[in-house]
Amino acid sequence: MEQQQFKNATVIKQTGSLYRLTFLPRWEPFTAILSGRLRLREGKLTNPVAVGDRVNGFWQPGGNDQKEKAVITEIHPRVNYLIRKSVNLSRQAHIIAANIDWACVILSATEPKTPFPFIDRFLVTCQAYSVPATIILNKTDELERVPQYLSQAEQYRGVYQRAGYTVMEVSARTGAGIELLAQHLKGKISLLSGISGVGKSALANRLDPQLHLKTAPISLAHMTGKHTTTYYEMHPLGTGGYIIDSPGIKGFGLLEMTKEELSHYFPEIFAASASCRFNGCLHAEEPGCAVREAVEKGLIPAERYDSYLRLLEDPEGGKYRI
Ligand SMILES: Nc1nc2c(ncn2[C@@H]2O[C@H](COP(=O)(O)OP(=O)(O)O)[C@@H](O)[C@H]2O)c(=O)[nH]1
Ligand SMILES: [Mg+2]
Ligand SMILES: [Zn+2]
Repeated sequence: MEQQQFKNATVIKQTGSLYRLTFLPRWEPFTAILSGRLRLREGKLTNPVAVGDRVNGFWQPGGNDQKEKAVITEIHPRVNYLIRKSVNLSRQAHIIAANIDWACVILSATEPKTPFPFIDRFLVTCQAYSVPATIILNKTDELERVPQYLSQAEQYRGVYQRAGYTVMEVSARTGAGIELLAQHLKGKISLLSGISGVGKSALANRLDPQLHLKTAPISLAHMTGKHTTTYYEMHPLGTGGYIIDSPGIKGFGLLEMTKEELSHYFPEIFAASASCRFNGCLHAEEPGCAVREAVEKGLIPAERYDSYLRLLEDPEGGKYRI
């Protein structure tokens, strides 16, 4: 019997061995499994197919339940992807998402706080894998209430604007800044990333109230979020575009990056490094280092330089547990 082929479906969700696909821009999700050949490819990857992947396959005639099954046989070459080291120590890598137009790093102006090295680890990975990134500062409705929140927001804003990133300020609670954000998301596939509790799901719901994603109050004891979102999943926005909501990332390891390469992924450090006295300057202890000079003059934020040094000492990175 001839098999009916399908082409260019987009993966919108993975749960265990089951995948949900749709033919964008249509939103009519169906379930698929991987062909045996693709499953064998796993090796260094915990997941050979990730959310955002474009795939081909065929329809398999139904079994007992008479339902046709879709089988994924091919993955289109990826425009880009984001990857992290697996949480176990197997040295395996996990693809977070593929073919992303835009990664939004969500920070909370209040609680929970995201440590700078964690943000920078993520931004470096975005730079290294050609994913444009923007900082979204959420919960701005609380800024007036607590002076400490205001200064924290100013610090985030100052550091990342000076590093050359766009910083957008929003409130999922009041809707402030949401229209502008929606305009930026239009026509794109965007990843909403950030630690648990910063309001990724709340933002998604504010962008499209039909989504009804689960949100959870942060724990008052630890000021951390709870892991309510357990899978990466793509959702369509009524205002146009697609977002990928993600579970709170706990650890974010970098992969296969040399010490020399690291500074290339800090745009402001890389720009300053052109004036270092030595070629191959790692901007640590070397004399005549233009990067250190720029930090001393306050031209490069100390927080960023500190993140850089930490990653330099430990390029593969430990885990930052939040
Ligand atoms: N005050 C305030 N709280 C917010 C805002 N956005 C989210 N929250 C709260 O933060 C907590 C965590 O939100 P959630 O969307 O589950 O975070 P996620 O883990 O990043 O998906 C919930 O209690 C939300 O109500 C905001 O803009 N302002
Ligand atoms: Mg969530
Ligand atoms: Zn230098």
